[in-house]
Amino acid sequence: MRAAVGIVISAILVLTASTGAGVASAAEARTGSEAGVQHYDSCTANYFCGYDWLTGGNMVFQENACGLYKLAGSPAIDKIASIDNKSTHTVLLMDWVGYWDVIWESLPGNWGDLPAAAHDKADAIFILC
Ligand SMILES: [Ca+2]
Repeated sequence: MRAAVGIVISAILVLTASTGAGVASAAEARTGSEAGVQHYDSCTANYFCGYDWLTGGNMVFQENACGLYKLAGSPAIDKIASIDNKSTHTVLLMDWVGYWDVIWESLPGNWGDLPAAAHDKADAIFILC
């Protein structure tokens, strides 16, 4: 079973190489002024955070442990619109389309709104270690 998982991970990494490492739009301020809306600063140091609003509003995912997090049954599924990667790990956002399609590769320190191709689509988050 472990070998099969390793093969899947290798396939994902190959796919990822062609998508390139992007940086989400980084021109936004980390702190906003709208009452009741979290803006990036809500993400704990060394964690990867996902938000269902743009500009880091309304956190729906926060983890720092390595592994694959399937979002089925979570409020985060098909809702992640912006991210903040304060972890020391590369994090993949993946959309299930009959296979795991890597829609965003987030390097440590990457944060901001996701591009349209990755907006509101992630069904799983894979924290690589
Ligand atoms: Ca999806």
